[in-house]
Amino acid sequence: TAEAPKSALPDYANWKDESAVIVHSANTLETRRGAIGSGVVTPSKHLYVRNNLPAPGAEIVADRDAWEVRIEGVNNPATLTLAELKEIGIESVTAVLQCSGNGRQFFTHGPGGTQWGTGAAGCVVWTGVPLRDVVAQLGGVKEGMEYITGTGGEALPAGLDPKTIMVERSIPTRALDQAILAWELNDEALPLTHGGPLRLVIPGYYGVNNVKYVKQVAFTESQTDAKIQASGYRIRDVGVKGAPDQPSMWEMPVKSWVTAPLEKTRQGHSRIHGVAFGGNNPLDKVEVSVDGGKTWLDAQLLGPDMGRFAWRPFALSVDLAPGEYRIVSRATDAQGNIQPQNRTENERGYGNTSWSDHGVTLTVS
Ligand code: MSS
Repeated sequence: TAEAPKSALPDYANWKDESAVIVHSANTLETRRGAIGSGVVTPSKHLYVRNNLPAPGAEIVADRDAWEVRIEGVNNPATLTLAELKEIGIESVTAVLQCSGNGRQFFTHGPGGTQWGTGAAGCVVWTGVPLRDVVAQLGGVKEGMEYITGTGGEALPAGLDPKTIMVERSIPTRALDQAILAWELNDEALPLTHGGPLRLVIPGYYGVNNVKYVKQVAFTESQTDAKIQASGYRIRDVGVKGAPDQPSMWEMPVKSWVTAPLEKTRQGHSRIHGVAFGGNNPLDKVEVSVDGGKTWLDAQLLGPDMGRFAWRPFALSVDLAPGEYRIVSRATDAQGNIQPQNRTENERGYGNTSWSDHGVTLTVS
C-alpha cells in the first residue's frame, strides 16, 4: 500500500504551518529546529503535537462552556462545567511544553517511538483557573492524598482493558501550586489539537503530565495503575521493562539548544541563536561554545522574562573565519544545576538534556 506523503498534515491539525513542522505520523508533528523564531512565545501554528491516542472529534469543542470536569479527592467532590470554572478565577502562565521523548533521535541504542530531534517543545501562554482555587472552592484536598490524577477525555476503543490504553497521569501534589485548568492557548480558545476545550497544565513538568480534554481531576492516595503511568514514561536501564518504582517523567530539568545558524554561514560576523529554560526551576544563564565545549562564552538572554516556567531566547555574536565549527550551548538554572555534557542512557530515550547531543556542526565559508 502506498504511504501518504510525509508532509501531509492530519485533519485535526490542518491549521498548522506546513513549512514549520515535520510530520512524523498522524499523531506526532515536530517543530522544525529553524522554525522556533527569536520571540519568546512559539506561535500555535508552529507548536509540536503528540497524541498517544487518536484525537477526539471536533464535536467536543462545539459547545466549550458545556464541557464537564469531575473533581474528586476533595472534601466536596463536584462536577463543574467550563462556564462554572471561568467564574472561579483566571490566571495566565507562560511555560515550556516539552515531550518526554524530545531529543530521542540522538540515542544510539535505537529506542522505539517518535524520533524527535529538538522540536517536541515550545513555549506557550496558557490561560485558565488555578487548580488550587478550584480546590479551595470545594473544601480543600482530602487528607492523605498524595497525587493529582488527571484523566484524558478520549473515547476508548471497545473490547480493550481501558487501563492499558487510557491517558491518565498522576503528578505529586507538590505541583498543586502551579497547576492550572486551561481553556486558552496563546490568547485563543484552546484548539482541540492541544487539548481543548479544557486541559490540565502542569508548568515545569514534562508534556505527558499535561492531560488534554481533561474529564476528571482526582486527588488520590496512590498513582493510577493506567499503563501510561505504571510502566510507561519511566527512566530505566536499556533492556529493562517498565515498573512503578522507576523514576516517572515529572519535573523537567534545565536545557538549551542552538536554533540558528544550522548548517552553513558566511565568514565574518555571525549571531548564534537558541532557546534555554530551567524547567521546573528559574533559568540563570546560558553559555555558548564554538569549539565543541572546550571554551565557553556567556550568551545574552533576549526577550522579556516571562517567568520561571518560560524559556528565554539567547544570542551570542561571534566572528568566524572559514572552517568547521561545533556550536553548543549549556544552560544553568537558579539552583546551580548545569545541563550535562552527556545524556543519561535509558531504554525509552527520555529526558535527553545533553549539550553535546544538541550541538550543531557549522561550515563557515
Ligand atoms: N493528553 C491526552 N488526553 N492524550 C494524549 O495522548 N499526550 C501527552 C500530553 N497529553 C496526551 C495528552 C503527551 S506524551 C505530550 S508530549 C503532550 O500531551 C503533547 O501536547 P501537544 O499539545 O503538543 O500535542 Mo510526551 O511526554
